[in-house]
Amino acid sequence: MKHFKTLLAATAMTAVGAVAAQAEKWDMPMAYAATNFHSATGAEFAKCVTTGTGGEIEIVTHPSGSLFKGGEIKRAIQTGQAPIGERLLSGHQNENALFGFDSIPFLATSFDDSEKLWKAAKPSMEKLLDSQNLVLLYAVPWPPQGLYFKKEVNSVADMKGIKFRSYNTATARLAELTGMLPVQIEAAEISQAFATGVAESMISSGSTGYDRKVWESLTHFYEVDAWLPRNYVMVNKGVWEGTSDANKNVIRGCAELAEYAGNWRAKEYTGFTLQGLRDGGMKVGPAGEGLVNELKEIGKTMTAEWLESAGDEGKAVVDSFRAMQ
Ligand code: PCA
Repeated sequence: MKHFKTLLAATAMTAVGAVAAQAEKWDMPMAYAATNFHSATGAEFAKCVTTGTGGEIEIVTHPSGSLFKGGEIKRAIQTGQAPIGERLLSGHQNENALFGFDSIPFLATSFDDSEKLWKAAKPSMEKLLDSQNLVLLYAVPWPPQGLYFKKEVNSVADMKGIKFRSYNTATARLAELTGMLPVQIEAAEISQAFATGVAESMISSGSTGYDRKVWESLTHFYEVDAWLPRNYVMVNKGVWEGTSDANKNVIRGCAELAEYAGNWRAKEYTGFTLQGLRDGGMKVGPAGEGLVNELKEIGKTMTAEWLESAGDEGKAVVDSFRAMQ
């Protein structure tokens, strides 16, 4: 059937010189390591679309920031340089505070709560992305965020002056409030940053520490479960509007499956990667009570700041999440 269609299309082209509906290739830039569960989920999503559309749309993933670096992916899709891609949602918090709904310390600290928070925030995110020429397809959380250091840390005072790798506005603010020195670095570049001493600490999941083999430079991972930020997959709006209804349905179906499967992969990767950090020689365990209490105070400040900057819509997201508790 596929060959028959291709043949027909080719015949039409040679016969009348018209532009026939041909198989399209969609390059999909992604920011994180090929072995990471987000990238694995994206690769399965790509296969699903390619198979489901009978090859009419072939999605080709490019992990590790190989096609566009993490910080460039959204713009590339907005401007049509790439039709589809994946990025950390809270990476856009500097454009609009609303994007940072999932990086509010201690608001949603488990996979279950992260799911509820996403339900509360999704309509706002769809609207915001739509206003930026983007269509939201699916979103998958990272495992809970904890603190990495190259020494034992028992209090905020122990963090003073440490060079801290940040990945969004919230993480940079956390550094400021704990007396650390933030420097924004993409996950793809952190092994280098830690090896050369540009950074000596970060907040992230066990997953990113494992992917980047941070035990080569760092020694401690404190489970804090501060929040679970999300990656999301977006399509250029013009490309989406130019896609047939049948193919849109296939893509929506594959996206739903990817979100479901990605959630399970995230949960499974959590324990696996924490063990990986231990096997690499790191000390992994919960942060001490004193440190947690101090971080919770900082969390209160950051929550108030976020609510202030995200306005009524931000407050509505948090209220609707809290109503689900
Ligand atoms: N990994 C990504 C974002 C959150 C996470 O767990 C990173 O560190 O860049």
